[in-house]
Amino acid sequence: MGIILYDAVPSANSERVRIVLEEKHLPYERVTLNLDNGDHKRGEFLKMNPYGKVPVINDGGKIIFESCIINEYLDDKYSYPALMPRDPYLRARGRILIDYALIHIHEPYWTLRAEMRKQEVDRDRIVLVQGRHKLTSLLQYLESALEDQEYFLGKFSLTDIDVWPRLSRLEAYGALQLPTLPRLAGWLTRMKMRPSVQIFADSLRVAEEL
Ligand SMILES: N[C@@H](CCC(=O)N[C@@H](CS)C(=O)NCC(=O)O)C(=O)O
Repeated sequence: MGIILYDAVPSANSERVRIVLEEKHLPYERVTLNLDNGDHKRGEFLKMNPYGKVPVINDGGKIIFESCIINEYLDDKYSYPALMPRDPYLRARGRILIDYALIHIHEPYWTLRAEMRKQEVDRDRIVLVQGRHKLTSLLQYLESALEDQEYFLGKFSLTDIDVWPRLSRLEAYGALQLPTLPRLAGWLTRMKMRPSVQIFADSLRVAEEL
């Protein structure tokens, strides 16, 4: 039995896992849930993930949830191509950057996202301007972390994959602007060239983002 991915469209957290599956050329079957219908809050799904959230994978009967943990599992189990360096410091550093992008900037990200999900006429200009300004400033940490490297840990890794769904949305929300974030802009361009990321080229419909 191959890997089954339970996902939704659009779903930033599910994208993260699909990119790893694609990068590793792993065959997988998708079961796409309809979150509007509450598919993810019903018995069978809750037995797999008590949080009632996608993504979840079933790998030969082994159930795993939480996208970044799924990705670590996939990298541990299917080691080619390796998506994390062996060096303990770099591994820790990669996790810090993921934590920063997903947890540390979560609140302002969520505020801006909520505004962007409204019809354009209903968006509050002040919330948009302040939110973008705050996030652009918080993103300076990731800008510095890139140094002069192509990817966050030098070589392409889970860190790039795990932060991608959020940073690509921040770009779509107007919070990732030149000239203050030129390294991140270059990184986004490189990420968009990867075939594993191109499968989402048409999924950045901002108003529908989850
Ligand atoms: N920390 C979780 C977050 C999962 C999550 O929030 N998934 C969203 C879709 S992107 C979801 O299922 N939302 C439905 C809900 O929370 O009811 C992960 O990384 O997998």
